[in-house]
Amino acid sequence: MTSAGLTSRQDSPARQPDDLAAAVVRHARRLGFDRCRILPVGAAPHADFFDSWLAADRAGEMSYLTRHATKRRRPDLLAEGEAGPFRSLIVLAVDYHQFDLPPALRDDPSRGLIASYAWGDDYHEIIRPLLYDLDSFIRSRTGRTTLGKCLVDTGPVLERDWAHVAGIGFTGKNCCTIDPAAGSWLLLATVLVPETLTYAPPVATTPGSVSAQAVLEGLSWDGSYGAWELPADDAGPDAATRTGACGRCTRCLSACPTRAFVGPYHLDPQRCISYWTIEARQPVPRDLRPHFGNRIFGCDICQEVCPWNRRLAQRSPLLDGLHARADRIAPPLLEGFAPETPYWLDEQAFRQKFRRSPLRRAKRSGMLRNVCIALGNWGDPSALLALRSALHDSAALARGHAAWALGRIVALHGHDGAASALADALERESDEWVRSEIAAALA
Ligand code: B12
Repeated sequence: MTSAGLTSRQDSPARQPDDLAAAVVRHARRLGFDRCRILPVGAAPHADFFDSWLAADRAGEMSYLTRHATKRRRPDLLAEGEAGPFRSLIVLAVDYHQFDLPPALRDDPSRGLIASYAWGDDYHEIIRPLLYDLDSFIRSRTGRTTLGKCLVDTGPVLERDWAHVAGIGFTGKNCCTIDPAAGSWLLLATVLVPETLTYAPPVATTPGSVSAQAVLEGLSWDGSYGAWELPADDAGPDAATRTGACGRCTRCLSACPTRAFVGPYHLDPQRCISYWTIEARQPVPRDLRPHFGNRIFGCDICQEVCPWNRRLAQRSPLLDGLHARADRIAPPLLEGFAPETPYWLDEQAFRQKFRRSPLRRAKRSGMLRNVCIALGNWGDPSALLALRSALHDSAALARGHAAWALGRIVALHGHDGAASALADALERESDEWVRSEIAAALA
C-alpha cells in the first residue's frame, strides 16, 4: 500500500492508466453523465480572476466562497489524510434542458417563474450518489482504500474553470459553460482521485456531442484557456458556430433586466436575480425589485437569449429525478396562499410541497419575499388578500416585501383596501426595516 492508498494492482498490465481512463469515461456514461473528461490536477487557470472578484465584494452573503482560498486555487490540496495527493480531476456534466418555457407561461404575470434547473428534484442529491459510484468503480479497479473527493457545487472547486479546461465547453460571456452541442443547460460536477489517469481527449459520450466534436476540430487542447478563444477579428454568432465561443455576440449582457453583468465573463451577483432569489436572506434593494418581473426562483434570461441554446442537438435521456414537475415550472402566484395549499405561509406545508426541491435553499421566508415581489410587479388587486396575510407573516423579510407589493397596487389602482391594510400594519409593526417599507409604500 502506498501513501496514496494504492496497491500494486494499478501497475498490472490490465490496469494501465489508459485503460482505466477509458473505463472511467464509459462508466460515467453508464451512470448517465453526458460529458466526462479527465485532467491532471493543476492550478485553476482563473483563480486570480476569482480572487479579484471576491476582493470587489461580489460574493455578498455567499460567505462560503471566501473560505479555502488556497484549496480553490489548488484542488490537489483538497486531499485529507491518507487520501492524497489527488492527481486526476474528473469533470462531469449533466444536461438538464427539457423544453423552452412556453411564452404563455413566461409572460403571464400571475405566475411565478422557477429557473429550469429547479423544475425537478435537487440535482445535488441526484448527482452526488453517482459521483460516489464513479469513485467506487475506480477503487474497485485499483484497490484504493481511501475515498476520492466527490463534489457537485459543494466544495471549493471552480467548476466552470475546470469544465472549460477539460473541454466540456467554453466559458460564455454570460459566465456559463457552454457546450456547442448541448448549450449551457449543463450541471457540473467533479471527482478528485489520487490515480494518475491519462487525459482523455474529447470523447463522444452522447449522440449530441458529435457536433461538439466537429466544433472542436482544429482546436488542439494545450492545457490553456486560450484554446477556445476566437481570433480578435472574428465576428458575430455565426462565426461563433464555427469556433465555439461567443464571438461579438453580447445578447446575454444586454438582456439582463437588472444589468448584473459588469462586462463579459463578469457577473455582479448583487445585481443578479438568481443571487437575490436563491442565495440572499436579506431584503432585495428596492430599485432592483421592479426588474425581477415574475421570476421567483433563479433566472434563466442570460441563457434563454443565448444563440448557443437555440440549436440544441439531440439530447440523451434526463437523469432520473430531474424531470420537470408540472407544478414547479410556473405555479400561479396565489396558489400558495389558498387555505388548502398554504405553502407560502406555512412552514410545514412548504416543506411538504418542496420536499427534495432546490427551492428549499431559499427557505419559506425567502420564497415568500420573492413571491411578494412578483405580486407587486403584477400589481393586480386580486392579490390583496394574499398580501395582507404576508403582511402579518412571522418573517420580517416577508412583511417588508408584502408592504412594497401593496404599495405598488396602491400606486397603480389607488386601492383603498391596500392602503388601509398598510396603515393598520404600521400601527402594529415594531421592526424598523418593515416600518420603513410600509412608510415608503404609503408615501
Ligand atoms: C456562487 C454561484 C452562483 C452565484 C454567482 C454566479 C457567478 N457568475 O459568479 C449566483 C447565485 C449568482 C449563481 C447563479 C447561477 N448559477 Co451558480 N454557482 C455558483 C457556484 C457555487 C460558484 C461559482 C463561482 O465561484 N463564482 C465566482 C465567479 C468568479 O466564478 P465563475 O462564474 O464560476 O467563473 C469562473 C470561470 O468561468 C473563469 N473563467 C473562465 N473563462 C474565463 C474567461 C475570462 C475572460 C474570465 C475573466 C474568466 C473566465 O473565471 C471564474 C473563476 O474560475 C458554482 C459551483 C462551483 N463550485 O463552481 C455554481 C454554478 C456556476 N452555477 C450554476 C448554475 C446552473 C447557475 C444558474 C444558471 C442558476 C439559475 N438558473 O439561476 C445561474 C447563472 C448565473 C450566471 N450567469 O452565472 C452551474 C453552472 C453550469 C454552467 N453551465 O455554467 C454551477 C457550476 C453549479 C453546478 N454544479 O452545475 N451561481
